[in-house]
Amino acid sequence: MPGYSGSVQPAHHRPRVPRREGFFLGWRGILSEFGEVLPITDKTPALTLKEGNTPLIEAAALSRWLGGGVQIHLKYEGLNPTGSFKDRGMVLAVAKAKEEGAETVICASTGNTSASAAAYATRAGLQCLVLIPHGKVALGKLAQALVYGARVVAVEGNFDQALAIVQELAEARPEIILVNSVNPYRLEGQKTAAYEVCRDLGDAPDYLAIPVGNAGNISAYWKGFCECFDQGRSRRRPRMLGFQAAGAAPLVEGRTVERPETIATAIRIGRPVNRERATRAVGDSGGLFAAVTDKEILEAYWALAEHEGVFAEPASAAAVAGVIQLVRRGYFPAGSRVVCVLTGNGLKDPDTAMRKGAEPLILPARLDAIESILQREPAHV
Ligand code: AN7
Repeated sequence: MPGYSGSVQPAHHRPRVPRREGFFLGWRGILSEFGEVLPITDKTPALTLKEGNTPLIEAAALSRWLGGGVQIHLKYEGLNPTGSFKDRGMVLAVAKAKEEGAETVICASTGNTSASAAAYATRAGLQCLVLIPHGKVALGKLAQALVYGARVVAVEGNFDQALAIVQELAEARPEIILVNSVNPYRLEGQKTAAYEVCRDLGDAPDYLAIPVGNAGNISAYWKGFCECFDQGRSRRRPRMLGFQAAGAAPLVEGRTVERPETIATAIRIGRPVNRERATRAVGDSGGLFAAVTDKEILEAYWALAEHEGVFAEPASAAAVAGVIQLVRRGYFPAGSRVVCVLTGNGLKDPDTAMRKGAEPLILPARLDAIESILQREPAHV
């Protein structure tokens, strides 16, 4: 029988894999690959789920569909180990918590932070407690936090209220480390995405479009781009374009939003803790904050999937919605290179995906039944 082990030849009989420089070196994760630019020491545990090194995907069809001469690239952060950009910063925040002798990490979350914290805490042998807004977290994210073994508490309130509670808790108890983006290690880890963008484009883009919730990621990217520029890894720094959902747009409106609402639950945040840093990033880079409606978010969500074969969660689609809006307003000079950060995977939120009402055809398991649809509906094949 050609069983699996039987088909493997002894090593000396196997043909040699052609060697090229680095051929056998896989990606080692954020702490190893970016050690030089991160605050790690000999005592920092080598924690990793091989996060980072996500693809930068050229969006030629989307760019053509939009017109206006922009060249869009997608930084597909949904391909991180827990399906969002949070892994880049969480790996460092949890490793440092472990290094400092903590027993527990804690966070408030609209979903992705809790999934990432739960995974890395488990891996580091720490307890994890997460507070999420009851009924307002996408199903996949909730499933993740539970499966990775965190203690999950759904509070009868919104994210901002949950964050205030965990901040107070962590201040009173030194054995508990807060891993929300007020933790500076989170932003340090997340800045590595900007290094990857510069590596893959050969320079920084003209514009960086990104969804904004608690405003940590936009601040982290800006730090990363400034460092790349200072280190000679890029010849320019991008203008930072931060997009918020219209019902949760404190940075656009310049005021706290007490009752934030949007279909993009990841960015349903009314009191962003990194408000000042993000405002400086946008100001210093010559960028802007703008709001996109839920309708615009959903249009971008479908356009991404249908034109590019890329599935991102609604909050991520907000960055694309923002670019669409600005193209229609004639904002970009022709030839501009725009990178959209797709912060989370579309699989996180199956409910939004199914809301449009698309359903599979149900047919008997017979060849003639399948052939009949090829004849009847050629346009759909
Ligand atoms: C997919 O998980 O705040 O502006 O608690 O999950 O750095 O907050 C998530 C935020 C964008 C906004 N896209 O980033 C949380 C949380 C996705 C997100 C954001 C989030 P920040």
